[in-house]
Amino acid sequence: MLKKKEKYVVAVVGATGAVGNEMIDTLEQRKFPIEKLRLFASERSEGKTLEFEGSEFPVETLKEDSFKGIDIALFSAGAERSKIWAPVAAKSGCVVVDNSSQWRMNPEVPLVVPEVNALDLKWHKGIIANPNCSTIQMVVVLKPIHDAARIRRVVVTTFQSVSGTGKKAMDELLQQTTDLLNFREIKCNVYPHQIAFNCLPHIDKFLDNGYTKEEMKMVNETKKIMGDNSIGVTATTVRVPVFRCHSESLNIETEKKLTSNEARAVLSAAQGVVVYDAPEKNVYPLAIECAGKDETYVGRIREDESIEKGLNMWIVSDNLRKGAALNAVQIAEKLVEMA
Ligand code: NAP
Ligand code: 12T
Repeated sequence: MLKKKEKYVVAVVGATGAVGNEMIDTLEQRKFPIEKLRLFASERSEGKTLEFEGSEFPVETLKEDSFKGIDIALFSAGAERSKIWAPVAAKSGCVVVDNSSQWRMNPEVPLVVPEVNALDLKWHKGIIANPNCSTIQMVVVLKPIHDAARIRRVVVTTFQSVSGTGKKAMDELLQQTTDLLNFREIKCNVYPHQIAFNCLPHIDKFLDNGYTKEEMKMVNETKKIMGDNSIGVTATTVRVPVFRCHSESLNIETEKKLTSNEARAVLSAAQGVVVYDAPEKNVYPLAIECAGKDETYVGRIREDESIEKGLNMWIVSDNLRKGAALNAVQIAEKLVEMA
Protein backbone atom coordinates (compact mmCIF):
# COMPACT_ATOMS: atom_id res chain seq x y z
CA MET A 1 0.00 0.00 0.00
CA LEU A 2 1.14 3.50 -0.74
CA LYS A 3 1.77 5.64 2.35
CA LYS A 4 0.51 9.23 2.33
CA LYS A 5 3.34 11.69 1.68
CA GLU A 6 3.79 15.23 0.39
CA LYS A 7 5.96 13.96 -2.45
CA TYR A 8 6.95 10.56 -3.76
CA VAL A 9 10.03 8.83 -5.10
CA VAL A 10 8.96 7.67 -8.56
CA ALA A 11 10.76 5.31 -10.96
CA VAL A 12 10.23 4.86 -14.68
CA VAL A 13 11.46 1.46 -15.87
CA GLY A 14 11.96 1.50 -19.65
CA ALA A 15 12.53 5.25 -19.52
CA THR A 16 14.29 5.47 -22.90
CA GLY A 17 11.41 3.81 -24.81
CA ALA A 18 8.41 5.28 -26.63
CA VAL A 19 6.11 4.75 -23.62
CA GLY A 20 8.76 5.60 -21.00
CA ASN A 21 9.48 8.89 -22.72
CA GLU A 22 5.78 9.74 -22.70
CA MET A 23 5.57 8.78 -19.01
CA ILE A 24 8.28 11.29 -18.12
CA ASP A 25 6.47 14.01 -20.11
CA THR A 26 3.11 13.12 -18.55
CA LEU A 27 4.49 13.21 -14.99
CA GLU A 28 5.91 16.66 -15.71
CA GLN A 29 2.80 18.03 -17.46
CA ARG A 30 0.43 16.84 -14.72
CA LYS A 31 2.75 18.08 -11.96
CA PHE A 32 2.83 14.72 -10.21
CA PRO A 33 4.17 15.27 -6.66
CA ILE A 34 7.71 13.95 -7.22
CA GLU A 35 10.43 14.13 -4.60
CA LYS A 36 12.93 12.24 -6.72
CA LEU A 37 12.74 10.65 -10.17
CA ARG A 38 14.73 7.47 -10.92
CA LEU A 39 15.10 6.29 -14.51
CA PHE A 40 15.91 2.73 -15.61
CA ALA A 41 16.62 1.05 -18.94
CA SER A 42 18.92 -1.66 -20.33
CA GLU A 43 22.73 -1.71 -20.33
CA ARG A 44 22.54 -0.20 -23.83
CA SER A 45 21.45 3.09 -22.25
CA GLU A 46 24.12 3.26 -19.58
CA GLY A 47 25.65 6.74 -19.44
CA LYS A 48 22.59 8.40 -21.02
CA THR A 49 20.66 11.14 -19.27
CA LEU A 50 17.06 12.27 -19.82
CA GLU A 51 15.46 15.63 -19.08
CA PHE A 52 12.73 16.15 -16.49
CA GLU A 53 11.60 19.60 -15.29
CA GLY A 54 14.65 21.23 -16.80
CA SER A 55 17.27 18.96 -15.16
CA GLU A 56 19.14 15.95 -16.53
CA PHE A 57 18.58 12.58 -14.82
CA PRO A 58 20.92 9.58 -15.26
CA VAL A 59 19.56 6.33 -16.74
CA GLU A 60 20.41 3.41 -14.43
CA THR A 61 20.40 -0.37 -14.93
CA LEU A 62 18.25 -2.59 -12.70
CA LYS A 63 19.79 -4.35 -9.69
CA GLU A 64 18.30 -6.42 -6.82
CA ASP A 65 18.35 -3.41 -4.48
CA SER A 66 17.36 -0.77 -7.09
CA PHE A 67 13.84 -0.32 -5.70
CA LYS A 68 14.86 0.49 -2.12
CA GLY A 69 13.28 3.82 -1.18
CA ILE A 70 11.12 3.99 -4.32
CA ASP A 71 7.38 4.54 -3.65
CA ILE A 72 5.90 4.08 -7.13
CA ALA A 73 7.43 2.41 -10.22
CA LEU A 74 5.92 2.77 -13.68
CA PHE A 75 7.10 -0.18 -15.79
CA SER A 76 7.22 -0.19 -19.60
CA ALA A 77 10.21 -2.32 -20.49
CA GLY A 78 8.41 -5.37 -21.91
CA ALA A 79 6.75 -8.42 -20.38
CA GLU A 80 10.00 -10.33 -19.75
CA ARG A 81 11.40 -7.52 -17.60
CA SER A 82 8.08 -7.08 -15.78
CA LYS A 83 7.94 -10.81 -15.02
CA ILE A 84 11.31 -10.66 -13.27
CA TRP A 85 11.42 -7.18 -11.80
CA ALA A 86 7.84 -6.25 -10.81
CA PRO A 87 7.80 -8.82 -7.95
CA VAL A 88 11.27 -7.64 -6.86
CA ALA A 89 9.99 -4.05 -6.74
CA ALA A 90 6.75 -5.00 -4.95
CA LYS A 91 8.70 -7.01 -2.37
CA SER A 92 10.75 -3.97 -1.48
CA GLY A 93 7.56 -2.03 -0.71
CA CYS A 94 7.18 -0.21 -3.99
CA VAL A 95 3.81 -0.05 -5.81
CA VAL A 96 4.24 -1.12 -9.44
CA VAL A 97 2.03 0.10 -12.29
CA ASP A 98 2.92 -2.30 -15.09
CA ASN A 99 2.31 -1.52 -18.74
CA SER A 100 3.20 -4.94 -20.11
CA SER A 101 0.85 -7.87 -20.74
CA GLN A 102 2.64 -9.97 -18.09
CA TRP A 103 0.29 -9.51 -15.11
CA ARG A 104 -2.96 -8.29 -16.68
CA MET A 105 -5.00 -11.48 -16.42
CA ASN A 106 -3.54 -12.59 -13.08
CA PRO A 107 -6.47 -12.78 -10.61
CA GLU A 108 -4.27 -11.30 -7.86
CA VAL A 109 -3.61 -8.20 -9.96
CA PRO A 110 -6.15 -5.42 -10.59
CA LEU A 111 -6.42 -4.27 -14.21
CA VAL A 112 -7.44 -0.65 -14.09
CA VAL A 113 -8.79 2.18 -16.22
CA PRO A 114 -9.61 4.89 -13.66
CA GLU A 115 -12.76 6.11 -15.47
CA VAL A 116 -14.13 2.55 -15.38
CA ASN A 117 -12.94 0.64 -12.29
CA ALA A 118 -10.80 2.84 -10.03
CA LEU A 119 -12.21 0.94 -7.01
CA ASP A 120 -10.30 -2.19 -8.05
CA LEU A 121 -7.15 -0.33 -6.91
CA LYS A 122 -8.23 -1.08 -3.34
CA TRP A 123 -7.29 -4.75 -3.50
CA HIS A 124 -3.83 -4.51 -5.11
CA LYS A 125 -0.96 -6.43 -3.54
CA GLY A 126 1.88 -4.34 -4.92
CA ILE A 127 1.33 -4.79 -8.67
CA ILE A 128 -1.35 -3.03 -10.74
CA ALA A 129 -1.68 -3.74 -14.44
CA ASN A 130 -2.29 -1.15 -17.13
CA PRO A 131 -4.46 -2.65 -19.88
CA ASN A 132 -3.57 -2.96 -23.54
CA CYS A 133 -3.77 0.32 -25.47
CA SER A 134 -6.62 -0.82 -27.74
CA THR A 135 -8.63 -2.09 -24.77
CA ILE A 136 -8.23 1.12 -22.74
CA GLN A 137 -9.74 3.45 -25.32
CA MET A 138 -12.54 0.98 -26.05
CA VAL A 139 -13.66 0.49 -22.40
CA VAL A 140 -13.66 4.23 -21.72
CA VAL A 141 -16.44 4.38 -24.36
CA LEU A 142 -18.16 1.06 -23.57
CA LYS A 143 -18.59 1.68 -19.83
CA PRO A 144 -21.12 4.58 -20.06
CA ILE A 145 -23.04 2.69 -22.76
CA HIS A 146 -23.07 -0.46 -20.63
CA ASP A 147 -24.37 1.52 -17.64
CA ALA A 148 -27.13 3.05 -19.77
CA ALA A 149 -28.22 0.09 -21.89
CA ARG A 150 -26.23 -3.10 -20.98
CA ILE A 151 -23.95 -4.32 -23.72
CA ARG A 152 -24.52 -7.82 -25.07
CA ARG A 153 -21.84 -7.98 -27.71
CA VAL A 154 -19.13 -5.85 -29.31
CA VAL A 155 -17.52 -6.38 -32.71
CA VAL A 156 -14.36 -4.31 -32.94
CA THR A 157 -11.86 -3.73 -35.73
CA THR A 158 -8.73 -1.75 -34.90
CA PHE A 159 -6.45 0.40 -37.04
CA GLN A 160 -3.33 0.54 -34.87
CA SER A 161 -0.35 2.84 -35.21
CA VAL A 162 3.24 1.62 -35.26
CA SER A 163 4.18 3.48 -32.05
CA GLY A 164 2.30 0.70 -30.23
CA THR A 165 5.22 -1.57 -31.08
CA GLY A 166 7.84 0.94 -29.89
CA LYS A 167 10.59 3.13 -31.22
CA LYS A 168 12.07 0.64 -33.70
CA ALA A 169 8.74 0.28 -35.47
CA MET A 170 8.36 4.05 -35.85
CA ASP A 171 11.85 4.14 -37.41
CA GLU A 172 10.90 1.26 -39.74
CA LEU A 173 7.78 3.02 -41.08
CA LEU A 174 9.77 6.22 -41.70
CA GLN A 175 12.66 4.36 -43.34
CA GLN A 176 10.45 2.21 -45.60
CA THR A 177 8.44 5.25 -46.67
CA THR A 178 11.55 7.26 -47.63
CA ASP A 179 13.15 4.24 -49.30
CA LEU A 180 10.04 3.55 -51.40
CA LEU A 181 9.69 7.20 -52.44
CA ASN A 182 13.35 7.13 -53.52
CA PHE A 183 12.99 3.85 -55.49
CA ARG A 184 15.27 2.03 -53.03
CA GLU A 185 14.79 -1.49 -51.77
CA ILE A 186 13.13 -1.74 -48.36
CA LYS A 187 14.03 -3.79 -45.28
CA CYS A 188 11.51 -5.49 -42.96
CA ASN A 189 12.97 -6.00 -39.48
CA VAL A 190 10.16 -5.31 -37.01
CA TYR A 191 7.11 -6.56 -38.96
CA PRO A 192 6.97 -9.66 -41.19
CA HIS A 193 5.78 -7.56 -44.17
CA GLN A 194 6.13 -4.05 -45.54
CA ILE A 195 4.15 -1.64 -43.30
CA ALA A 196 4.55 1.49 -45.45
CA PHE A 197 1.49 1.94 -47.73
CA ASN A 198 0.05 -1.30 -46.36
CA CYS A 199 -2.30 -2.81 -43.72
CA LEU A 200 -1.28 -5.91 -41.75
CA PRO A 201 -4.06 -7.98 -40.13
CA HIS A 202 -1.56 -9.22 -37.58
CA ILE A 203 -0.64 -7.71 -34.17
CA ASP A 204 1.36 -9.74 -31.66
CA LYS A 205 1.55 -13.54 -32.03
CA PHE A 206 -0.99 -15.88 -33.62
CA LEU A 207 -2.70 -18.30 -31.20
CA ASP A 208 -4.14 -21.79 -31.75
CA ASN A 209 -7.69 -20.45 -32.17
CA GLY A 210 -6.68 -18.41 -35.23
CA TYR A 211 -6.87 -15.08 -33.41
CA THR A 212 -3.85 -12.97 -32.51
CA LYS A 213 -2.80 -12.36 -28.92
CA GLU A 214 -3.72 -8.69 -29.36
CA GLU A 215 -7.28 -9.70 -30.37
CA MET A 216 -7.67 -11.99 -27.36
CA LYS A 217 -6.30 -9.27 -25.04
CA MET A 218 -9.22 -7.09 -26.16
CA VAL A 219 -11.69 -9.92 -25.45
CA ASN A 220 -10.37 -10.95 -22.03
CA GLU A 221 -9.22 -7.61 -20.65
CA THR A 222 -12.57 -5.93 -21.47
CA LYS A 223 -14.47 -8.49 -19.36
CA LYS A 224 -12.06 -8.12 -16.44
CA ILE A 225 -12.08 -4.30 -16.42
CA MET A 226 -15.85 -4.03 -16.86
CA GLY A 227 -16.33 -6.76 -14.23
CA ASP A 228 -18.79 -8.56 -16.50
CA ASN A 229 -18.03 -11.88 -18.18
CA SER A 230 -21.33 -11.83 -20.05
CA ILE A 231 -20.18 -9.18 -22.54
CA GLY A 232 -19.29 -10.86 -25.83
CA VAL A 233 -16.31 -9.32 -27.62
CA THR A 234 -14.81 -10.32 -30.95
CA ALA A 235 -11.87 -8.43 -32.44
CA THR A 236 -9.81 -8.03 -35.59
CA THR A 237 -6.66 -6.00 -34.97
CA VAL A 238 -4.89 -4.38 -37.89
CA ARG A 239 -1.59 -2.50 -38.08
CA VAL A 240 -1.76 0.57 -40.33
CA PRO A 241 0.96 2.96 -41.51
CA VAL A 242 0.16 5.64 -38.93
CA PHE A 243 2.72 6.87 -36.39
CA ARG A 244 0.51 7.73 -33.46
CA CYS A 245 -3.10 7.01 -32.32
CA HIS A 246 -5.17 3.89 -32.65
CA SER A 247 -8.53 4.13 -34.45
CA GLU A 248 -11.29 1.59 -33.85
CA SER A 249 -14.58 0.74 -35.52
CA LEU A 250 -17.07 -0.48 -32.90
CA ASN A 251 -20.34 -2.32 -33.46
CA ILE A 252 -22.23 -2.60 -30.19
CA GLU A 253 -25.37 -4.63 -29.50
CA THR A 254 -27.29 -3.56 -26.38
CA GLU A 255 -30.13 -5.03 -24.32
CA LYS A 256 -31.98 -1.72 -24.15
CA LYS A 257 -32.49 0.38 -27.27
CA LEU A 258 -30.31 3.51 -27.45
CA THR A 259 -30.95 5.92 -30.29
CA SER A 260 -27.89 7.61 -31.79
CA ASN A 261 -28.92 10.85 -30.07
CA GLU A 262 -29.22 9.08 -26.72
CA ALA A 263 -25.82 7.49 -27.24
CA ARG A 264 -24.37 10.91 -28.08
CA ALA A 265 -25.83 12.34 -24.84
CA VAL A 266 -24.51 9.44 -22.73
CA LEU A 267 -21.03 9.75 -24.24
CA SER A 268 -20.98 13.56 -23.97
CA ALA A 269 -21.43 13.20 -20.19
CA ALA A 270 -18.74 10.51 -19.85
CA GLN A 271 -15.35 11.20 -18.29
CA GLY A 272 -12.38 11.05 -20.64
CA VAL A 273 -14.58 11.01 -23.75
CA VAL A 274 -15.11 13.76 -26.35
CA VAL A 275 -17.95 13.42 -28.82
CA TYR A 276 -16.62 14.75 -32.11
CA ASP A 277 -19.39 13.99 -34.52
CA ALA A 278 -20.65 16.33 -37.22
CA PRO A 279 -20.32 14.38 -40.47
CA GLU A 280 -22.14 17.09 -42.46
CA LYS A 281 -19.10 19.29 -41.78
CA ASN A 282 -16.60 16.43 -42.29
CA VAL A 283 -16.07 16.33 -38.53
CA TYR A 284 -15.04 12.93 -37.15
CA PRO A 285 -12.03 11.82 -35.09
CA LEU A 286 -8.72 11.57 -36.95
CA ALA A 287 -5.46 10.02 -35.77
CA ILE A 288 -3.41 13.04 -36.82
CA GLU A 289 -5.62 15.36 -34.76
CA CYS A 290 -5.86 13.18 -31.63
CA ALA A 291 -2.08 12.80 -31.25
CA GLY A 292 -0.95 14.35 -27.96
CA LYS A 293 -4.53 14.57 -26.62
CA ASP A 294 -5.68 12.92 -23.40
CA GLU A 295 -9.26 11.98 -24.29
CA THR A 296 -10.82 9.29 -26.43
CA TYR A 297 -12.66 10.91 -29.34
CA VAL A 298 -15.90 9.41 -30.67
CA GLY A 299 -17.64 10.11 -33.95
CA ARG A 300 -19.71 8.49 -36.71
CA ILE A 301 -22.26 7.52 -34.02
CA ARG A 302 -25.19 5.85 -35.78
CA GLU A 303 -27.75 3.11 -35.28
CA ASP A 304 -26.99 -0.32 -36.74
CA GLU A 305 -29.97 -0.75 -39.06
CA SER A 306 -29.35 -4.49 -39.44
CA ILE A 307 -30.39 -5.23 -35.84
CA GLU A 308 -32.97 -3.88 -33.40
CA LYS A 309 -30.67 -2.48 -30.71
CA GLY A 310 -27.26 -1.71 -32.06
CA LEU A 311 -24.84 1.15 -32.58
CA ASN A 312 -21.84 1.81 -34.78
CA MET A 313 -19.12 4.29 -33.95
CA TRP A 314 -15.54 5.29 -34.70
CA ILE A 315 -13.18 6.00 -31.81
CA VAL A 316 -9.64 7.40 -31.81
CA SER A 317 -7.15 7.93 -28.98
CA ASP A 318 -3.43 8.47 -28.56
CA ASN A 319 -2.03 5.01 -27.81
CA LEU A 320 1.08 6.38 -26.10
CA ARG A 321 -0.98 8.67 -23.84
CA LYS A 322 -4.36 7.24 -22.72
CA GLY A 323 -3.32 3.88 -24.17
CA ALA A 324 -0.19 3.73 -22.00
CA ALA A 325 1.56 6.58 -20.15
CA LEU A 326 -1.43 8.73 -19.18
CA ASN A 327 -3.50 5.80 -17.89
CA ALA A 328 -0.50 4.65 -15.80
CA VAL A 329 0.01 8.15 -14.35
CA GLN A 330 -3.75 8.48 -13.67
CA ILE A 331 -3.55 5.19 -11.74
CA ALA A 332 -0.65 6.64 -9.73
CA GLU A 333 -2.69 9.80 -9.07
CA LYS A 334 -5.61 7.70 -7.80
CA LEU A 335 -3.23 5.78 -5.51
CA VAL A 336 -2.04 9.09 -4.08
CA GLU A 337 -5.64 10.24 -3.64
CA MET A 338 -6.54 6.98 -1.86
CA ALA A 339 -3.40 6.91 0.34
P1 NAP B 1 10.40 0.57 -26.80
O1 NAP B 1 10.29 1.90 -27.40
O2 NAP B 1 11.04 -0.53 -27.57
O3 NAP B 1 11.16 0.70 -25.37
C1 NAP B 1 11.53 -0.39 -24.59
C2 NAP B 1 12.13 0.09 -23.28
O4 NAP B 1 12.46 -1.03 -22.46
C3 NAP B 1 13.42 0.88 -23.46
O5 NAP B 1 13.51 1.88 -22.48
C4 NAP B 1 14.46 -0.20 -23.21
O6 NAP B 1 15.73 0.31 -22.82
C5 NAP B 1 13.81 -0.93 -22.07
N1 NAP B 1 14.44 -2.24 -21.86
C6 NAP B 1 14.64 -3.23 -22.77
N2 NAP B 1 15.30 -4.26 -22.20
C7 NAP B 1 15.54 -3.91 -20.92
C8 NAP B 1 16.20 -4.53 -19.82
N3 NAP B 1 16.76 -5.73 -19.96
N4 NAP B 1 16.24 -3.87 -18.63
C9 NAP B 1 15.69 -2.65 -18.49
N5 NAP B 1 15.07 -2.01 -19.50
C10 NAP B 1 14.98 -2.63 -20.69
O7 NAP B 1 8.97 -0.01 -26.40
P2 NAP B 1 7.68 0.77 -25.86
O8 NAP B 1 6.72 0.97 -26.97
O9 NAP B 1 8.07 1.93 -25.03
O10 NAP B 1 7.02 -0.38 -24.98
C11 NAP B 1 7.59 -0.85 -23.81
C12 NAP B 1 6.67 -1.89 -23.21
O11 NAP B 1 5.48 -1.26 -22.75
C13 NAP B 1 6.19 -2.93 -24.22
O12 NAP B 1 7.02 -4.03 -24.30
C14 NAP B 1 4.82 -3.30 -23.71
O13 NAP B 1 4.93 -4.35 -22.77
C15 NAP B 1 4.38 -2.06 -23.00
N6 NAP B 1 3.40 -1.34 -23.80
C16 NAP B 1 2.15 -1.32 -23.38
C17 NAP B 1 1.20 -0.66 -24.10
C18 NAP B 1 -0.19 -0.72 -23.67
O14 NAP B 1 -0.95 -1.17 -24.44
N7 NAP B 1 -0.55 -0.24 -22.53
C19 NAP B 1 1.51 0.02 -25.25
C20 NAP B 1 2.79 -0.01 -25.69
C21 NAP B 1 3.73 -0.71 -24.95
P3 NAP B 1 16.93 0.56 -23.91
O15 NAP B 1 16.60 1.86 -24.58
O16 NAP B 1 18.13 0.66 -23.01
O17 NAP B 1 16.94 -0.60 -24.81
N1 12T C 1 2.31 -6.15 -29.40
O1 12T C 1 1.15 -4.11 -24.14
O2 12T C 1 2.59 -4.17 -31.07
O3 12T C 1 0.20 -5.94 -24.78
O4 12T C 1 1.14 -2.57 -30.79
C1 12T C 1 0.86 -3.34 -26.82
C2 12T C 1 1.09 -3.00 -28.13
C3 12T C 1 1.61 -5.54 -27.22
C4 12T C 1 0.81 -4.91 -25.02
C5 12T C 1 1.79 -3.54 -30.39
C6 12T C 1 1.83 -5.22 -28.55
C7 12T C 1 1.11 -4.59 -26.39
C8 12T C 1 1.57 -3.93 -28.99
